[in-house]
Amino acid sequence: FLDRILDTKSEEIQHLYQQDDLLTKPVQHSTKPSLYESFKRDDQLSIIAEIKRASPSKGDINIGIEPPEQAQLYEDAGASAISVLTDKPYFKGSIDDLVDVQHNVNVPVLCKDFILDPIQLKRAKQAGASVVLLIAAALSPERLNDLYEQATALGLEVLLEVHNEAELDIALSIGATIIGINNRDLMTFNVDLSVTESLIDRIQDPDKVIISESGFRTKDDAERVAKAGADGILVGESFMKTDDVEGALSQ
Ligand code: IGP
Repeated sequence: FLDRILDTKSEEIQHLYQQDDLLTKPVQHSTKPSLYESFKRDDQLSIIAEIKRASPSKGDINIGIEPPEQAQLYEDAGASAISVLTDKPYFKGSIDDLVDVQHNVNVPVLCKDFILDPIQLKRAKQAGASVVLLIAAALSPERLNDLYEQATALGLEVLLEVHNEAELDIALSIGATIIGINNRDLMTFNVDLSVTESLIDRIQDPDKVIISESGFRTKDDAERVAKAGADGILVGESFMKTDDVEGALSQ
């Protein structure tokens, strides 16, 4: 699946290079607070709530509320950041979803996509993202490092996603300050919360912000990774599907 998605992305990237305004417009200054700072300050488990219209493993999951309204519900219910899936072919999202969402909320907004090229960083910044996702499994260590530095230079924070020890070691060597541990294997879609438990012990530095991603269904799931030492969790499907966002987030 990851290979397939990476193929389709290169076409999208070529299109982006044809958008003159993206290349010439100066980047916007973000007015959102820092995800790193707000997650570090908070002693409790922070939540990144995701706008996810669909996914390759689950099909359509949208319950009908438009992204800006859904994001507002999340913020009102206490989410510390909003993630917006902007990939179209597999997740039915768009960069316009992100533009609309960031107009409507005051918390950090994460651009969730398969970023392979600096032009995607520029687009995310222009759209009003304050954080971007970089996926270790999708990039060579050199490319990852390069994109990490370019994102930082643009004033974007980076959530660097890992799924195994080798990827985590790369993230640490790059000096990533916000590390996402994805409980879902992007090759098999298998979800296992013990991925967080087993990788977290390798991160000795108390200054890192650690986010456990994917597969959260219950309060017990969240408590499990909080106990392991996660600073935050990233939740998509469960929050998209519930008709009681406030109840789900306050659990
Ligand atoms: C959310 P879930 O199981 O709560 O819907 O997962 C989020 O972690 C997931 O959407 C995700 C993702 C990704 C999607 C994590 N890493 C990389 C696309 C690409």
